[in-house]
Amino acid sequence: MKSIRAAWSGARPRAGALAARLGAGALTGALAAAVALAVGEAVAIFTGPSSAPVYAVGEAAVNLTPASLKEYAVEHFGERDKEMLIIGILAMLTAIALLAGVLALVRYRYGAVLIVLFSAVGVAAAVSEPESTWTWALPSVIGGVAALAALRLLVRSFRGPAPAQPAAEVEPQAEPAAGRRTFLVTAGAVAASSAAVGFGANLISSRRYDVSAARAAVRIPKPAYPAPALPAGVHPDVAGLSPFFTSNDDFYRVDTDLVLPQVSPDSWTLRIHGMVDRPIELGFADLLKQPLHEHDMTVSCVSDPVGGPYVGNARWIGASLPSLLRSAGVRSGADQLIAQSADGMTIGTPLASVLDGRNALLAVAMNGQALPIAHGFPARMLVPGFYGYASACKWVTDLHVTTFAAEQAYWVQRGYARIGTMKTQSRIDVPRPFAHLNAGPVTVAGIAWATDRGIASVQVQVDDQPWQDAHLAAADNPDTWRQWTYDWAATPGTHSLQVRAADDSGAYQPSAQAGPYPSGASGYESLVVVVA
Ligand SMILES: Nc1nc2c(c(=O)[nH]1)N[C@H]1C(S)=C(S)[C@@H](COP(=O)(O)O)O[C@H]1N2
Ligand SMILES: [Mo]
Repeated sequence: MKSIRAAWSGARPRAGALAARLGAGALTGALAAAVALAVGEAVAIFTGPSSAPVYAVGEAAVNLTPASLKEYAVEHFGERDKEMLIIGILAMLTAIALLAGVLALVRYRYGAVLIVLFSAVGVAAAVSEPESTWTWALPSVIGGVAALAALRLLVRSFRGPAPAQPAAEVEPQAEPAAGRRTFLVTAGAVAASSAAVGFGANLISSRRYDVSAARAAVRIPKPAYPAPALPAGVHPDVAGLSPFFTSNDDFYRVDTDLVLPQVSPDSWTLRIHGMVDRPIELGFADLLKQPLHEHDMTVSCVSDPVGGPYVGNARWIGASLPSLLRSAGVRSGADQLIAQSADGMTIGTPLASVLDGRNALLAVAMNGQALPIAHGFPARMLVPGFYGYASACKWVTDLHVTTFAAEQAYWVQRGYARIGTMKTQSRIDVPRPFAHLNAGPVTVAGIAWATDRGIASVQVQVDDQPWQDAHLAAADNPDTWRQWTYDWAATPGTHSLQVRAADDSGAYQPSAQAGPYPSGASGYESLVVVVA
């Protein structure tokens, strides 16, 4: 009994020292990582925000993520998928950093190896980005070197002054109070300076690269071809039904960017090349000098689940894409147009469709304003009839006339359909799923779309009764969604409602359920409501 108690009380100071050591190690590692990120951010002031380590690793992760996992992320985190990715990367980074710190207190070299590996991952990620240059390696390299220095500084201050005799490793049983204070003061100084450098650099960087002021200065000329007057009654007055035009702030956003590309209209150029007789390069002022078309168009994402939010409708202004291509002289044999953006995205559209007379645009304005930065400023492509991944390249800088045999676009390389034809779809906006309603007249309302083809009819089914025609609101043009209402005489009980739409061919959207991958979701939206 006595010996056990003696052993126990003897173990306590040692356990305490171990805990202190682990704590100091973790702090050392976390601070070394903070220094790497802060210094990386500072170097990225010169090399560009996407070259900063966290973003570089994040964007590489986005590019390496299998399409199925991307679908999962978009479905479960929605447009917050990017925040989740950043949080995940920071969590992984923290875990490795803590380990590096603990190891460094055992032997500096062990911790240093982890930091070097770490910065190598940052370098690899940065230089693998399609639009990168060799300078993109610098934030991770210089950040890594700074982290090594911080690691050494912290390890030394933890160990205290070197012992008089040149012994190899000294393992103090308990750190003297004075030594511990030096370590904590050093750690505090490193923490404060890395926070100041990191946040300061981030601020400077976002100011330096922000093109909001240039965007505000853009004057979009009056379109040579204004949109025809909008028919009255495109939007039935039903509370909860989407507005006919989606505001720029509410428009869904889908892209692979963790930091938005900031493309200055002054330096922007568009190159049209490949299988053409006369390659063209034009600047933003040249683009604005083209006869501009004003056109209403719905855009939707292949990732939109049935009944989902990734669809929006806007009034666009842009130059005619077919006219520009024709002025370059498209050669026979070409069957694909690959648009490439400032951030390296590639988007492939069937060339015949672009040239067949539909209103394909190089858009510069959205709902009466220069394109928002998030939606492709200064210019984006839009082609009715196709999902965004296959037609709607934002921040577009390069149009390559080529063939499907020669080149595969970004999402096609990841398994999505080569030709991203937009499927006919319909959605119920009101009532909401599981709504509690009063028996009597209920207005069911929603939207339906099949851009380029247009919507010919919409039907609603209550429970397993026969399908009934919904009332179609006035049509703007075939490239926009069509709103609809259905007057339902609701009876008490639990009911299911479903909707289906037909495009101009008269064919109803397929009832078979399919997820977004690889060619867009299909099936009917259906929901349950409770009537009392
Ligand atoms: N440069 C670039 N353009 C892009 C994308 C992208 O990731 N990068 N995403 C595409 C996809 S998948 C869609 S659905 C539309 C979305 O356009 P929006 O964000 O303006 O709604 O943009 C398309 N254009
Ligand atoms: Mo998309």
